[in-house]
Amino acid sequence: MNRAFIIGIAGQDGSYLAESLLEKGYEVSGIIRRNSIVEHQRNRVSHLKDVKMEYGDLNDPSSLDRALRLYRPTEIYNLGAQSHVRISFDVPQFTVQVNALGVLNILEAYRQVVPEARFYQASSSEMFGNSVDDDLFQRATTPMNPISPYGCAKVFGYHIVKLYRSSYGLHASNGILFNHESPRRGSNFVTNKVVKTAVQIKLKKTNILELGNLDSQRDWGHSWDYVRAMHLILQQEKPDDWVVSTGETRSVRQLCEYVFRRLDLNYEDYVVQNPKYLRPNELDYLRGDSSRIRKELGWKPKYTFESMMDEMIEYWITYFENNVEE
Ligand code: F7E
Repeated sequence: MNRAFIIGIAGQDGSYLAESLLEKGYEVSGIIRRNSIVEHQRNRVSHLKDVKMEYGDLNDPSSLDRALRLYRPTEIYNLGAQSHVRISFDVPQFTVQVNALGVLNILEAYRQVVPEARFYQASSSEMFGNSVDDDLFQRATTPMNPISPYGCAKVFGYHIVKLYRSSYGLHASNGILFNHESPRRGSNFVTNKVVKTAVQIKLKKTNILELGNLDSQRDWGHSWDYVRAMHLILQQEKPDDWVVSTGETRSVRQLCEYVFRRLDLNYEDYVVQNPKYLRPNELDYLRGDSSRIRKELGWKPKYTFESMMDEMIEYWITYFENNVEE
């Protein structure tokens, strides 16, 4: 019996991964963090009745140890993080505790309790900072020069996973994932913020969208496609590090153009810049070379940028038809 244990199961990726593993016949368990609003803890996973969840935290090693002893997983997915890059400048110590030391905590628990299991670490394109190869792509060999507390912590996580792999012979792999979105994305990330507010503008609930830097470029894929890559990575005989991306890049401005146009609006009439959303240091450009995972593991995204954004637009239209939000 395959047993998956997901840290961050209540997040965007964790919820899609749990769904897809249940479909494959896995037993799925995970930990969630305590939140004062109980509905917020489980709203992405409340429809998954077969998932077993315990309270736990990457910063509480005893909770990790206890959960691994209870569920004895064959696959561990570490998707837990303080995942917002700008907020990592506001809470740098917390971000490093969770995103760096938290990885060490789960690796230690894994090594002690279920060393025969396979381990996936959610590494990030934010680790590259502003490094880019001459052909304008980032890949696993591109130098890592992170420019946010989030990126610095993720570099530690990436290297400690490689170190535990080589030192202890563990089946531990990194997926270096570029931005990935969906209707389940938090609405303080730029894609869902733009879509949600544009739909509100269309419905005359507001008339302004305040953003930070419109010129930064991102390689945006769909979370549902990317969780399939995570699973594939753990099915390989040998652990390794893989880049997962679409290979396309667009600016925040192009994102706004597309979403507003789909709603028959002109983004220039509504979008204003608010310095509050600028970062002390900005990563300007991301475009990932995922040719290796495509060639060697046969992974390929099913969503296009357009079909993903259309799904998100549809989600928010339906949401506002069914909910009154003041
Ligand atoms: O920003 C710009 C912002 O917050 C994207 C996380 O999943 O991907 C994500 O990190 C871009 C940036 O994602 C606003 O400056 C403009 O250039 O959606 P985001 P991110 O920072 O790229 C990586 C791969 C991860 O690993 C992270 O966990 O959009 N931008 N105006 C804005 N961004 C936000 N959030 N809000 C704005 O108002």
